[in-house]
Amino acid sequence: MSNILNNIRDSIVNLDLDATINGVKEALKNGVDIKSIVNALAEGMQIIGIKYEKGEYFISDLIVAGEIFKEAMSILKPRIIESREETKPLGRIVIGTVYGDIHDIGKNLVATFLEAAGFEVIDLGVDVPPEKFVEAIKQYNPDIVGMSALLTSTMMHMKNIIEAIEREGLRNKVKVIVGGAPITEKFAIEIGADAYGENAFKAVEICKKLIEEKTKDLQYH
Ligand code: B1M
Repeated sequence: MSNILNNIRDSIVNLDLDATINGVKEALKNGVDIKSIVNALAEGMQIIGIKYEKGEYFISDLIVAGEIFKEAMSILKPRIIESREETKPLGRIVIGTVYGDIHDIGKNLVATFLEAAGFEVIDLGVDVPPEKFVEAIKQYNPDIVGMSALLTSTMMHMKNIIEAIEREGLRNKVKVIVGGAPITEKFAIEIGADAYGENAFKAVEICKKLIEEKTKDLQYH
């Protein structure tokens, strides 16, 4: 089992599309759980990031790795959605990668697993400015707003977006969850978010808790 997963991780690190796809298909055929496959792919992406930092890989390699990850997810996504736990929506979430940032693989993973768990997800895409989050809250009336950032230079934009939501008097209407490689629990608290999601699986658990909290908030107000 772990050999199959190691192969998937190594294939994406080697930027080998065919080997990655074959590895994912083999894993599925052997009954490996989707969470482990996703973790193997994500682990590969982390190694690619380290290689980029060391100057062994270039930006073009990051682009290729991103495309391979997306191809692999196109095989996994239908299965993830098929395994949907709930039939009635658990809640509605508006999600996006903050402005200045075009990394969307992590955000897409979070969106996919939230959908699979029964959430209605409105994905605003990447490079999303504060006004677009504000408009989306007014238009869709979500329970939760989710923000993703992968760059240390864009993570502070999360604070600006929360402030914009506050200025419009909408902060009490939504719970805010933030995540992404440079984000920490401490940072989430500092910028006034309600929660931090370490990975896509934790993000789903936390969003379920946020919905419970929101229901309680409504009972007391
Ligand atoms: Co970029 N990049 N990149 N990159 N890239 C990083 C982030 C970097 C750490 C690489 C490195 O140097 N080691 C580095 C940032 C350094 C820093 O800020 N300190 C970096 C850099 C520098 C850059 C550029 C500036 C490079 C350049 O142009 N010179 C540039 C910036 C572009 C921009 O955004 N303005 C850039 C560009 C790119 C590509 C476009 C080529 C490509 C992205 C393709 C795409 O997303 N479609 C890319 C990639 C692939 C990476 C790495 C290698 C991999 C990111 C990834 O997809 N990981 C990355 C290295 C790394 O992260 N260690 C790197 C896999 C993914 C599953 O994990 O996104 O962390 P992640 O998501 C996780 C959790 O973080 C969490 O759950 C996910 C799943 O478990 N999570 C949430 C994420 N969002 C969440 C939201 C939540 C909850 C949890 O709630 C709402």
